[in-house]
Amino acid sequence: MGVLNVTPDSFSDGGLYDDPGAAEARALQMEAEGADILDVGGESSRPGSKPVSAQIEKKRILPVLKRLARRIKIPLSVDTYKPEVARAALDEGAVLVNDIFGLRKDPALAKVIARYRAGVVVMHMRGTPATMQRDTHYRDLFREIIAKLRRSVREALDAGVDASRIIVDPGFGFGKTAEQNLRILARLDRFAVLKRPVLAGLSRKSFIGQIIGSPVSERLYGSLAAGAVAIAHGAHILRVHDVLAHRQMAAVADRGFF
Ligand code: HH2
Repeated sequence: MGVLNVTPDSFSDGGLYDDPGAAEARALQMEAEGADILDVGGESSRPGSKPVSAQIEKKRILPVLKRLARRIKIPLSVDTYKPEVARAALDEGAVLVNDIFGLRKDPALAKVIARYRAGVVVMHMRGTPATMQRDTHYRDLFREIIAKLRRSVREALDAGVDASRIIVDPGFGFGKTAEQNLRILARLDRFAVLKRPVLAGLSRKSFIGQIIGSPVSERLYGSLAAGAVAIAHGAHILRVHDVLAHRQMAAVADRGFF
C-alpha cells in the first residue's frame, strides 16, 4: 500500500503532494513501482497533530481522487475517519476506507462502508493523535490491542461490512512507546487470532529513527528491515512511502519466509 498524503503537514511528506498535479504524478509513479493499493489521506495523524474539518479534508483529496479514478488501475483507499469524507471518496471510486480510529470515532462510518460494499482497515490507537502519546501505559499490551481490534471488527460486521473485506492494524506509533512498537513487531504473529489480513504501517516512523539516529528523510533502510520482520511474522500488507524499495524487499522476503 503506497501512501499519498495530500496534506501540508504530514510527518514525512507534508507539503510535497498538496497540488493535485503533483499528487497524480506521485500516484502514477507508485503504481508503476508496483504498489497494489494507494492510500490517499487529507489529514495528518502525526503525534500532536490537530484535526481539520471534513470540508478541508474533502477539498484536499477529492480533486486528486477524481484524477486518479480515471488514470489508476489499482484500488484506491481513503485514509479518513469521517463518514462525510469517506462517502465522498467512495463516490469518486475509492474502494477501501483506512480508519485510524478503528470505527470508534463515529458509528455512521461503518454503515457508510457497508452501504458501498467497501473494505475497511481498522487500526488500533489510544485516544487521538493530539493526545495519544500522553498515556502509553498498558496492563497487557497485546491483550488490550487485540481486544480493541476485535471490537472494531465486530463493529464492522454488525454494520454489514463483508467479513472478507476487513483488515486489522495494530497501529505502530499510535499511543505506543518505541519499546512497545518493537514488542508488537516481534510478535506480530499474535494478531493472527483475529483471523483477518494484518496491515503494518512502519514506514519512516520515529521508533525506527530512534534506533538508527536518523531524521525522517533517512529512515529507508531501517524501514525496510522493519518491513521484512513484519513479513516474517505474518504481515499481509505494508503501508509504505517508498514503494519500489519495499516491493523489492517484499519479493525476496516472501520467498525467504514461506
Ligand atoms: N500511519 C499513519 C497514517 N495512517 N493508517 C494505518 N492503517 N496504519 C498506520 O500505521 C498509519 C495510518 C501515519 O503516517 P503518514 O500517513 O505518513 O503521516 P501523517 O499521518 O502525518 O499524514
